[in-house]
Amino acid sequence: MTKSLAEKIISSHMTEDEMCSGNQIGMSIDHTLTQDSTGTLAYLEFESLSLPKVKTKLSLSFVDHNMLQNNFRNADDHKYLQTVAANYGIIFSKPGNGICHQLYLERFALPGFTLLGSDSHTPMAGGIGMIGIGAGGLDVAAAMSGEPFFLEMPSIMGIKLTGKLSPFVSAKDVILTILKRLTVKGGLNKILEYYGPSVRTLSVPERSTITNMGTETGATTSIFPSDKVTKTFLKKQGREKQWQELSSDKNHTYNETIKINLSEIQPQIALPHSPDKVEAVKDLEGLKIDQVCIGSCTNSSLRDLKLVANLLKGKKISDHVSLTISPGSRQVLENLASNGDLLDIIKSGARIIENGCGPCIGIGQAPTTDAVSLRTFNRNFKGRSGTQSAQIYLVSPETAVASAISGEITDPRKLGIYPNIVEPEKIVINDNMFIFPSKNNVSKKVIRGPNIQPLPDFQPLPEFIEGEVLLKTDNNISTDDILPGGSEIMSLRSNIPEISKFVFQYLDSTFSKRALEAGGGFIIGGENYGQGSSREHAALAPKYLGVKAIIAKSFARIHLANLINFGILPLTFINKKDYDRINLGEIIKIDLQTLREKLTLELVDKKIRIQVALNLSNREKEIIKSGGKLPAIRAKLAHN
Ligand code: MIC
Ligand code: SF4
Repeated sequence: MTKSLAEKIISSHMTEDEMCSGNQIGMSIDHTLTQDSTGTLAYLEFESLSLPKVKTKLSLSFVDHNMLQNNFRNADDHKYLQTVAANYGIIFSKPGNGICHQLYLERFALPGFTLLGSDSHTPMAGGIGMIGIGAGGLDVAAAMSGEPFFLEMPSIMGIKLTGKLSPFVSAKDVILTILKRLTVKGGLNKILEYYGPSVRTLSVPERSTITNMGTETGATTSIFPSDKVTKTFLKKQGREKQWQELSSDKNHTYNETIKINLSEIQPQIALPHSPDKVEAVKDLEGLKIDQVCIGSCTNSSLRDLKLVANLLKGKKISDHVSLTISPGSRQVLENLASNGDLLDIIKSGARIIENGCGPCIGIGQAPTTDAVSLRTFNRNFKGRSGTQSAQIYLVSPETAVASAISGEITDPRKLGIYPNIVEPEKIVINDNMFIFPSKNNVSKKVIRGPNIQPLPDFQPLPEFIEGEVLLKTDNNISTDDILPGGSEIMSLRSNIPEISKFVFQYLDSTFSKRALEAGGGFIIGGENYGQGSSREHAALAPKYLGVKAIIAKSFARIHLANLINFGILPLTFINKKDYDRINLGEIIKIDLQTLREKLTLELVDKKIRIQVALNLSNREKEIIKSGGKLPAIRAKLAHN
């Protein structure tokens, strides 16, 4: 039987079970990646396993999300991360070096390897022909301790690329086209594997824009073959020797296939407030804009910013627009600076901000009230920018520049002749903001400021749970809705008691107080509950407030795993109409004496019984029973 590329890499890393779609599989992890806002918890969790060093081939800790250091908390987090990395054999990337996914791709990604990252855009590494998967910090901590990563074997969707992109149409327009087709849940439990004659027309950074934003379809990951284009990319990074050719078997038949003719794609734009609300840019032309932000892990490569510099050369940003540019890495910035591109950007009136996530997660550059903001980012959930009333649109760098110059949404094809972007044969490489762990096994002092609070302890699952319905939500609730970003809240990521005060802050500011007063309770969710980020705080903080179960129509993959990891029962409606029968404030009771696939939920006052499903593997049931994954791993390590 022939294999897809994803299946080849997964089968060479399998630790348990068979690689049949739908099976729970265990996969060994070569590399791990964390960033500051999920990393502090991941390392607290890792430390609690009492191991002397990480057991992976390579583990990396990046500081890229919250770098404002506007109070001691944020700075303390960075110090903790740096000292913990030195102690456990982890490479540390200093604040200002760049965004984890861009840096990883440039300096560490290896075709054929596996990467687990505590960030949902870890699939960006798939642009180089590897399996990169986003997960909660606890799963990454487990991988650092040598544990396999367990997941439901995804089915593989082949995406066949034919044709050639037209001038002013780029990789972002490709993934927006795919998002329109698949929607924010169409990729659930799937791997999107790209193949076909036109793969070779896309550079590694372009492929990585596509694999990065594949996350927004809910896919487990996305992958491109490793070919001569990959070799050229690695050669420029001084890593040619690490290249190997990889692709699916000849004439492989995928479980499911979609075809994308690159020649037919036009500039695309995602409308507020969802990455799948995609239209053609030409249909929105003329809408006045206030802000343009270029950057984020999706579109901040040297290719993207050289193009931006070229398009901005000799032009001026519209008077009523603020244009910000955040390069993806110091390497990108150094290369722009070394050949005059940076000057073209500066002269146009653009504001250069630090190499990092910045405005993508509401760390600065919050738009004005009711503003229209165009961003080259990957998410436009309501409020994520820091301004609840702002209207965020997602576009390519080409559309961003054309619109920043004219002051209104503009089809970039109006800019004239498309510049031919030639990356230099040799690029500037400078690794001096990485701190590599010393080879000798000297243990160093881990520095913990007062903001680094110990992890809360959780009790094993009781035999009955009872409580009130604390919240009833719509479809597609994102983790940004559950626990918002922004520098204030994100500086509390290592302090669960404090951050839990912000759970559902903008949906219902009374939630955390009510939950504590009621002694916890239940949340009723719609479809795709928990889409978006990997932040395990969106499970851990509700758990701290006493949330016992979420009963939803369906769950997003990473959030589902996080709920299990922290002992919150993820229950799904068997009959989706039952969602309408449950109201806010009602008392629910569930008997958990035996964790069967079907459980009975009792609406105590109405005396109604509803059947809900508990779709868990035996391993996951054990985790839930012991009150979460940490106690389960500790028990396993003690046993070995
Ligand atoms: C995001 O893009 O939402 C984040 C911020 O990068 C998150 C991680 C986090 O919440 O810290 C993600 O994508 O996983
Ligand atoms: Fe950072 Fe935004 Fe990428 Fe998340 S999506 S890693 S916040 S740049």
